[in-house]
This record gives sequence, C-alpha cells and structure tokens, in this order.
Amino acid sequence: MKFDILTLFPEMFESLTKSIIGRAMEKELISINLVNIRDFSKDKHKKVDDTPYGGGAGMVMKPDVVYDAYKSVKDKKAKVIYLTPQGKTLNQEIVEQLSKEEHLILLCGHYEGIDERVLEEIVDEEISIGDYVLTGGELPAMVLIDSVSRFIEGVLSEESTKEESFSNGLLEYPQYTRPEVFMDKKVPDVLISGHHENIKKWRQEKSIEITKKKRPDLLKNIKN
Ligand code: 4GS
Repeated sequence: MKFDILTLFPEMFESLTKSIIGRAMEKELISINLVNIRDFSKDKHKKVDDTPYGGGAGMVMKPDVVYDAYKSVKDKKAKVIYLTPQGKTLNQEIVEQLSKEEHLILLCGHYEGIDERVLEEIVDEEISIGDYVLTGGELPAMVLIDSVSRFIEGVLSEESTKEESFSNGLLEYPQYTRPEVFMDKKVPDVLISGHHENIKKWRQEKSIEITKKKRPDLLKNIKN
C-alpha cells in the first residue's frame, strides 16, 4: 500500500517511523511519501495561503499551490482523501475497506481550510476522525495510516486483527500477564486452567458483558 501525504508540515509524520508502522515501512509492506505543499508555491516568499474572500478570521490555502502538489503524485488508480470534520466519521469498517486500496493520497488542510474549488476538483472522499476541531489534518492522516496499515498482510500477526475490539462488533475481553497475583488480585482461574474451550467461552462472555456495560450502542450491530 502506498500513501502520499500532501501537507505543509511533513515533520509531524516522523512519529510513524517508530514501532509497528516503522517496521512495516522497513519491510516495504507500506510506503509513505511526504509531499511538502510549500515546495509548490511559485511565489518568492513561498506563500501558500491568503485571506478569505468575503472577510473573516484566518487564512485559506491557495488552490493553485494545492493543485500543483496533487499533480506531482496524481495517479488514476489512487483515491484522494481529504481529512475534514465534514467527512464520514472513520470507523473499523471504513478502515478495512480502505486497506483494500493500493494507493491513497491524503490531503491535510491547515489554518481555516483549503479553497473549495480545488477540493471539488481533486477529492474523492472526505473523512473525519471525530466531532471536534483540530489545528490541521495531519493527526487525522496519521490516525488513518495507522489504522489502515494494521490490515495490510504481514504488518501484524493474523490473530491480532481477528481477536480485537470491533472485529466482531464487540469490545475486547480483558487481558492478564504475570504475576499471577498483583495487589491481592488473582488472575481468573480459567485462564490458568489450560482448558482452551472454556477460555474461549469465558472471553466471549466477557466481551459481551463489557460491551453491554461500556458501549451498549455497539450491540445493535454485532457481526457474529
Ligand atoms: C479534522 C477532524 C479537523 C478543521 C483542520 C479546522 C484545520 C481541522 N479533520 N477530522 N481546520 N476532526 N480538521 O478537525 O479530520
């Protein structure tokens, strides 16, 4: 899977070179190409934004500069995603769908936003990571890359995507590791029993119990 990121702040993406996503890049299971929108400014001061027509606070990213940045990575097979609170809220179902694409171009806005005309011209899909306002689309783009990359073959062990929260529409069962007793609390006996059938049943029951208690809204759309 190839990600091109159109951003004014490519340095923000350095955190992706760590841990699981960093390893996926090293193994060439995913590639992340950072495109600095500022490099496409034709102006001697490298101007990328301007005041909004009609007045008001803040700055708007210029359509020609954003378009030229897009043209540098443009590909008929790529899906262009604009991260914005106006988009569909990202969830595990959308994440899994996106992981089937071969090339995603992620457009990150900053300041008050991007001139509407270039958005109309290049954006295929708008995605939001939740109903709150951030200073830029960079964190949402990182959330998308992280969540989508987990579905790419070889990035995680297969069990970890099958067993986790939301894969069956439910929350995850609780996990324990050594020591067997911590602050007078003992690990549930069934997990030490070695009885795989019983362990499976216990975990399923816990999943349902926890979902009922913490996220009853999820029980409406269980997949299993
Ligand atoms: C989000 C969000 C966001 C909106 C970007 C104001 C700067 C900001 N993007 N999900 N301008 N929530 N974007 O808050 O995707």
